[in-house]
Amino acid sequence: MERDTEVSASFVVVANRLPVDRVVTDDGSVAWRTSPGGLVTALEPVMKKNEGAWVGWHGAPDETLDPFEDGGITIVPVPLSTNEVAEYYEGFSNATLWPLYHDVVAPPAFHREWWDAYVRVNRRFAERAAQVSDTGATVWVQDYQLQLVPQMLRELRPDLRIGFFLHIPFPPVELFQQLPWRRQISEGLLGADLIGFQLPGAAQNFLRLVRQRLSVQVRRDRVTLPDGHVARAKAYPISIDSRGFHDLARTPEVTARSHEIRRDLGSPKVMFLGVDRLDYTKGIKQRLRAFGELVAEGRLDPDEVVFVQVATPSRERVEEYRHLRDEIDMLVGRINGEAGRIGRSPLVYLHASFPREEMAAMYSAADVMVVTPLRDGMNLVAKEFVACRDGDNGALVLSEFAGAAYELKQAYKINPYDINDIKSTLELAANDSEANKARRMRTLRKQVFDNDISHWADSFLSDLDAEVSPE
Ligand code: ADQ
Repeated sequence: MERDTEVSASFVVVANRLPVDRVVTDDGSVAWRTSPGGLVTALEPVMKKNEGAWVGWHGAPDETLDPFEDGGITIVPVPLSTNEVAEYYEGFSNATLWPLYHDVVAPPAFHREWWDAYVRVNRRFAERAAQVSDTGATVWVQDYQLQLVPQMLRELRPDLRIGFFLHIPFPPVELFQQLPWRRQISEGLLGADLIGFQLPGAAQNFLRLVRQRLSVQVRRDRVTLPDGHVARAKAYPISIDSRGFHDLARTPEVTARSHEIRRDLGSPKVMFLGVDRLDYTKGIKQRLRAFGELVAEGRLDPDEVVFVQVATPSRERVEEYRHLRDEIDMLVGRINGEAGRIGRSPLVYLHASFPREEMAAMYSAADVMVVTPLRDGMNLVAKEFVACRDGDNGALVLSEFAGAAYELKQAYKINPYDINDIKSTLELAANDSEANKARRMRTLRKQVFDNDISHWADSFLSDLDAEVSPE
């Protein structure tokens, strides 16, 4: 493998997207702005200490860019053609793997051309990572778009230490085996030295799969391949920059904005809040339907309560997502229409993306955060809400099917498939005594502050770094 003569990093992150967005400044010139995601925040210190590089797509098709420096990190853009965006990203990643890994809540589409594009793009990412990695470097591959990269990279560069983290659930064998390319994906992942999952259950699903379907030896969390390579599979529940969110929510500007939001909503007694990417896995329809019924039945008084649902536009070129958007538009119209009154509507729906400050203001303003996914790897929104609380107030309603439910045991849990359960839990969370809410919130806050994103990155990287002891 020909090494890059310009870039040689000892810590390399490989992800579908780069941590920077292109912006056009006031004078018309083009600049890059670091996107404020948790992963970047968590990895920044490691990146800076280790001459880190980040390999990923920059977001615009049919464009090849040279590597560049941004805030102490070497950015290595990987090009994608328009056709590859359609087949590798929107197709195989988001219309095959995404629904398959989320309990098949929408039917996955299997197309051989999409798979071919997935293999081609994964190889490109692996080759680029191999070119920019120093001898013995640590490479951390992220997420379902790049599951073949670990094996491809190990073949190119056996000297590297390779980690992989899956941000979404890993399905039970019974579902995974629908995938025509199940063997290639499992072998792709096993190229890593350490495969991280959000939950122990996901790691167990993966271990059970490889034990049943591949000729490998599995003992506890270790998989030994015929060539002697050992891959470990373990859970590392991801988190957020808890302190960063907390401090942001306490700034005078955000506090003032949070009060303003409540005033603009007509100073309701109870403000419910939902915040999601507009995705069919998030259970948005289920929660709105539950709220609508509570209002229609007079169990919640629209003079006293308001539900703010924020939905970030997402994957709008994938059919399933366009369809969902129409359905939600209709549902919102119906619920507000049925409330049939002049003045404030019970449901406020915002189809937009907001800066972190505005998100923190909304989390602070809300009384009841409603998180109801049908299946979710973790769900950072639940943790962000908890981190933004000013003391032990507020209530978190949380689906049992979100990874976050594994740690946030004191939330008001619901089964998102059971509308009556959502209804009675929304009522309870809105009307429960302050003492009960405080007791729950105290435990939740401790959990979120003790286990932040640095804790997540440090535990994964120190396990990856540790020598595998012989059995
Ligand atoms: P997502 O499916 O995107 O992530 P989530 O974990 O909730 O889900 O993260 C969403 C992020 O987007 C949050 O940080 C939130 O603040 C932000 N966001 C949502 N709506 C927004 C809006 N309108 N404006 C601005 N920001 C908004 C995937 C997996 C999850 C897993 C994460 C991390 O599906 O299960 O928790 O990766 O591993």
